[in-house]
Amino acid sequence: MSGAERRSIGIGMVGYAFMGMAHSQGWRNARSFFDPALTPRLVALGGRDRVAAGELARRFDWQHVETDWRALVAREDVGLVDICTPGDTHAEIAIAALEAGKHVLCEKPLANSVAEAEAMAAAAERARAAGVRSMVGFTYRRVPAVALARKLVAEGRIGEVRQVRAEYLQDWLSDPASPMSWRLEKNRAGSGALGDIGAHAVDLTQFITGLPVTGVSGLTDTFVTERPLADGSGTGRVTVDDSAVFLARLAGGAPATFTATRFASGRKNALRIEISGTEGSLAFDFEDMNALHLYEESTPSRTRGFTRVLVTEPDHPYVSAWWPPGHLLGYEHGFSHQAADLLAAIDAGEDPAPSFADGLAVQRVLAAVETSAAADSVWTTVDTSAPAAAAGAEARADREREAAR
Ligand code: SOE
Repeated sequence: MSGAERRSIGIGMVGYAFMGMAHSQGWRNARSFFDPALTPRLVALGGRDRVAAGELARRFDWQHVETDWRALVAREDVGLVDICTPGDTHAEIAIAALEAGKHVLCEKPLANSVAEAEAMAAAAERARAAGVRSMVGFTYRRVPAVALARKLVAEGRIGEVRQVRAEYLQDWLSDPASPMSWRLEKNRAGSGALGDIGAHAVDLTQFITGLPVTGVSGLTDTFVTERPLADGSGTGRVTVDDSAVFLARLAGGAPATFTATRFASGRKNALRIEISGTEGSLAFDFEDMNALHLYEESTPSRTRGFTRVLVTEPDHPYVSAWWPPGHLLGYEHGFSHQAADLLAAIDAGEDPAPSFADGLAVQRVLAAVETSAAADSVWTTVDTSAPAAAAGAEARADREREAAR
């Protein structure tokens, strides 16, 4: 397709910190490397602090800065709203944007509570009827090795899933002198390690295996309850968990164990998952993100063992858009893949994944872990039913199919 035939869509992004920067490069590199039929234009960057937002806008070539997210959503030249703010603002911005007919990309976890996530999933379902798309940013799904793992499980290469061990280990809070941040306040972040990083481990498990978590027994802990305020004016109270450990059951019966902690000294961003099946196993660690470890029972015993697959071949997911084999990818590439996939889905009139319903499914697991942890780790069932609006849409579709017969 020549440049002249391409359509374009204006992006309005709310938030300019770590995720704002990650998403900014994602939109830019998706455009350059994936050459999408629907081209993103970096129209407006939203942030209450005009100077700080303006600085990121300058560096990443955003055309305008808006200090009120409502003005950003209302702009006629914005067709997609990208939400990179703390969790307490996700529901309000996302629902307003969907109701204004704007496609939405929302950072994870989808919301701070199940009730908010349900409202967002319902709004997404209503907007979907008008061709408006929504996606939640579980970016690690788009690491090539993770996408390959899902394909291998779906192809039956490791047989039936027997057990999953998933953990997300960071250590940035192990120093008690590390300052307070919004991530440590329940009313802003919803939960601590559980929602911030445990949410990724839950989503990856459900994504790679295709099996929802149906029940949990959890332990949450807060080791440091007061931390210095960043401006030196005193201390603030930590109101979220520093660590969450839980046992889970997956649909079909396989057990799974999860650990999410910011106190794993020496582990910086170790999102790890190992899946054992009847015919083999798969293992992934984000600190070695270009590799997937595969063990297959069918290999002759003389040479059988875990094989380290370097996931940089052109026939591996996403890789052909980048460099020759062995020229490794990094953290930022997932955000470009996310942007490229969302643009392709909008252009094709298809629903992107993970949907807000997928985000709600993760939120329900997080809530069940908190309920369990508050009640001496009592076994807690996770609601795996379709979101109310989705169930309504399914019933409508059934009626339409019936009527068409
Ligand atoms: C902070 O712990 C954080 O930035 C998470 O919020 C991200 O989702 C994760 O990718 C890296 O760690």
